[in-house]
Amino acid sequence: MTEWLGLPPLAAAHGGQIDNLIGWIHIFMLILFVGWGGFFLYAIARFRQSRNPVADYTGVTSHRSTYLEIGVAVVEAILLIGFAIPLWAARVDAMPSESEALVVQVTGEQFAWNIHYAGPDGKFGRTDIKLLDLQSNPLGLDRSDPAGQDDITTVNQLYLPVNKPVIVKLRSKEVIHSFGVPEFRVKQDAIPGLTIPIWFVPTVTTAEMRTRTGNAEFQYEIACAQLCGLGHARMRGFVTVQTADEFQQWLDDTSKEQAGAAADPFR
Ligand SMILES: [Cu+2]
Repeated sequence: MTEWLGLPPLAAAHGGQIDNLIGWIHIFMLILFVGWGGFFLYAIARFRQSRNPVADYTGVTSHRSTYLEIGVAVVEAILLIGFAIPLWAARVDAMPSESEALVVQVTGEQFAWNIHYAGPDGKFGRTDIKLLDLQSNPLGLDRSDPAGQDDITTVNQLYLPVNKPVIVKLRSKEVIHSFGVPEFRVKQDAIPGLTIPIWFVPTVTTAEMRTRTGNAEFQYEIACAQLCGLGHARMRGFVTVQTADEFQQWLDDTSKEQAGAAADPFR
């Protein structure tokens, strides 16, 4: 129904609602554009100099333009109160519980996305700013904490299982970044000092999307959507959506690999 918008292919469960809203906004804005444009042309013709050689200090006494402006305000209020706010409220209210979702912490920094998984035990390990090292430990994860031994951290690589709710807890180290994945119809600012949760359900695996789009190199991309500094344009992350089994395999393998590397850094 919203193909005419030319949006990126849709790959999240709630995305249809967003697309409908975008569609309605375009329709209303088109009506406004034509209306205002028509009014503008009418005013140019109606008040042209040859018809009004002498300035008229009384001006227009009709209230029609006032009614028009009220009409425009009503349409905009309908968009906001009738569509946008209820959709947003429903999204925020329906946040799944952490036990039924995959929770991932995503921390923006200039200019990368640090991804942190709790690992097979489902518990995030302790982080400590004293352990923070931009090259080897950009999140300051404490591998000596029992909850942290199986944790997984990656830079710019977000792996997700298909058809399972994902809660992304967004944070930022220094400036405002924004986590945007167009195909998932999510975009949320990451603000220093705050942890902001967002959620969505990916519905199409990367492999399936490659077949669908006919593009063998297709990648979901996390685009930083707030100008955050000189390297903003290269602040790109990638999302790989896998089947539940593939994801579990990746989680187990990567967890073991990283725990091994942490136990024996000189290996
Ligand atoms: Cu950024």
